[in-house]
Amino acid sequence: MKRIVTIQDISCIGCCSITVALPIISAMGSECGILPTAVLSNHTMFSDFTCADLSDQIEPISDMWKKQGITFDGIYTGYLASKQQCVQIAGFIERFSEKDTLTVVDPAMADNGKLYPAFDSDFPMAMAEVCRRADVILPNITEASFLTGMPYRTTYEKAYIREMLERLLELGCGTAVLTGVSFDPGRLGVVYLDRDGKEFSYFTKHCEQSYHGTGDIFASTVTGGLMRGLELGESLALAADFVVDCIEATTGSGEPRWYGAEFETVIPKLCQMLNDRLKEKTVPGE
Ligand code: PXL
Repeated sequence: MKRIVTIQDISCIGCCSITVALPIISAMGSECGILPTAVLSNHTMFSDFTCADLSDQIEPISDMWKKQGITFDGIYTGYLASKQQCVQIAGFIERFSEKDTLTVVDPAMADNGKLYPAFDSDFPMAMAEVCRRADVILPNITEASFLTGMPYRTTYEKAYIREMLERLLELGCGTAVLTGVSFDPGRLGVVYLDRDGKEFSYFTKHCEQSYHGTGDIFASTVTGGLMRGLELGESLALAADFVVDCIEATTGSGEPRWYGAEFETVIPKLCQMLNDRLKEKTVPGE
């Protein structure tokens, strides 16, 4: 079984970051270690929150893992609590990356044209240093505009997305994925560009409702799929389909869970979809 470590906060309530990554990656069949960056009472889109920064634990935990000979097939980072922590995590990636370690960075720091409340305007530059060390980065258009300095737009042509992807690759990552891209009303999806010039896109239904934490559900599913041997395009498509199912489950539940999407009841379907896709990849007779 593959082992990954996910590096992000524990938001005790809010259905995001580690409370989403752990169940999804485990259900998809990989061991999920955690390196918590902070403990928050709830995520920062609530009207108020407590936050205990765990930066001082990163060094001793990493040293202990080195001492015990722990290695990772994947490193997946999400919400980081401070600029200083971005520097620490960039160092962690360098220290724990081996030849075949896959590093996925979700620069979770902004949405809808704005940085999250805990960050100031020079945070994206620190996050860019984490992106530089990634095989795959998964920004939304807001995050990508902060990372590249390009203006944030809600309506755009294909050329805007292509330029954004090219500028993201200039950060140094292997493949730049843009999430939340829409060229047609009613369709929403992802587009990627890799260093060989390969472009890929996948679109699905644009749900009217949106929920916090769907980016974390998406990134966790992408990582879980990659760890099981799906191609990047297959993992992105699986993750996009799963997020739509989670949003529909949340909207359909009639419960006031505004702060996060209901992924729990959809996990059995995710496992089914993953197994179907893995089976399709197995050549009969092999
Ligand atoms: O889902 C992203 C996220 C993760 N962690 C914390 C957040 C957010 C988004 O607001 O506040 C603490």
